[in-house]
Amino acid sequence: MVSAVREWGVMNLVDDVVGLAGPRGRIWAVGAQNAGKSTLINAIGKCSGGSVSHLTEAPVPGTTLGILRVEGVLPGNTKSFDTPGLLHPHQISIRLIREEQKLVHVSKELKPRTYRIKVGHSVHIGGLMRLDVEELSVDSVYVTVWASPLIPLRMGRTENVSTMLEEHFGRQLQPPIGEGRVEELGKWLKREFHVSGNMWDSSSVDIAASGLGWFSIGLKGEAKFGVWTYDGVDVIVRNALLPNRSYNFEVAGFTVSKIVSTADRTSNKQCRNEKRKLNDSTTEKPAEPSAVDVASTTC
Ligand SMILES: Nc1nc2c(ncn2[C@@H]2O[C@H](COP(=O)(O)OP(=O)(O)OP(=O)(O)O)[C@@H](O)[C@H]2O)c(=O)[nH]1
Ligand SMILES: [Mg+2]
Repeated sequence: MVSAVREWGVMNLVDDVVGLAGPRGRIWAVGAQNAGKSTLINAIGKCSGGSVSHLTEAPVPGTTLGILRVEGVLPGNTKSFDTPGLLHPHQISIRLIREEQKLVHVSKELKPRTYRIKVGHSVHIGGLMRLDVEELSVDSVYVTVWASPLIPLRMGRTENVSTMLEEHFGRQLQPPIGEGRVEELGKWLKREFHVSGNMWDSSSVDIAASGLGWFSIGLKGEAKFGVWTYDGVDVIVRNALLPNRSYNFEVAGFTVSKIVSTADRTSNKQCRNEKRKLNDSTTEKPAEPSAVDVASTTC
């Protein structure tokens, strides 16, 4: 695993690529839209000591529009090519509108959000994916969500989820943004997964939805999960990519996304400042109400 942004592991990748390509090879960056191909070529240029490329990187899909030959990124006569991203219909991200993609796109370091839950409980990742714990050979399981912190989560009893789709998708559970978008994303379907793990202190298995993120599962035993997302979105099981989990557990109910809590904090701060200004002005001269008074009453 590498981070092209932080340049973690890029030197090792350069060594492998140079070894495989030989002095006259051709390197092609090929992959899904927005996967980070251009950023990776730029990082390889920086780390290999070759010439630094300035390919356009952007958090929107479809940035690279044609095949670009990039000179001198790798030593010798190795040639590098950047390519436009491939459109995968099984990725949830390509069904999203721009405002929804902004919530799903991971722009900061990912942080684990972990629940310790028992059979009969469900975790939602916005209105895009849900995991139901249907059977467990042990008392509880650790479920860690790896997805953009801008997406709100919800954990609660599975028996109460039937109203989520109608009442909360598009609102507390975003994306999709707005109820009208829920239907546009497709049919909400369940798939079943049987997984097993052999340790408590780290996750063993990931259940991942293409273009969104994944649930990491930590347990010592067997489990059966129902996993819900929209028809046609790829859901796979793999060995845990990041075995660590958070030691501060999330609590039941809706977890406000960072975007909402930051907005709340900002508006509370404004409110406090306005109240303070109002108090100051009333102690100085208790005169008629001003524009500030009027504004502060709305906080
Ligand atoms: N955190 C993190 N972000 C990355 C990494 N690589 C790319 N990104 C971000 O992902 C977004 C897309 O990167 P690009 O390099 O433009 O992706 P691309 O595959 O060339 O995209 P297209 O040309 O549209 O197919 C940018 O906002 C990058 O900053 C990475 O290793 N870590
Ligand atoms: Mg690109």
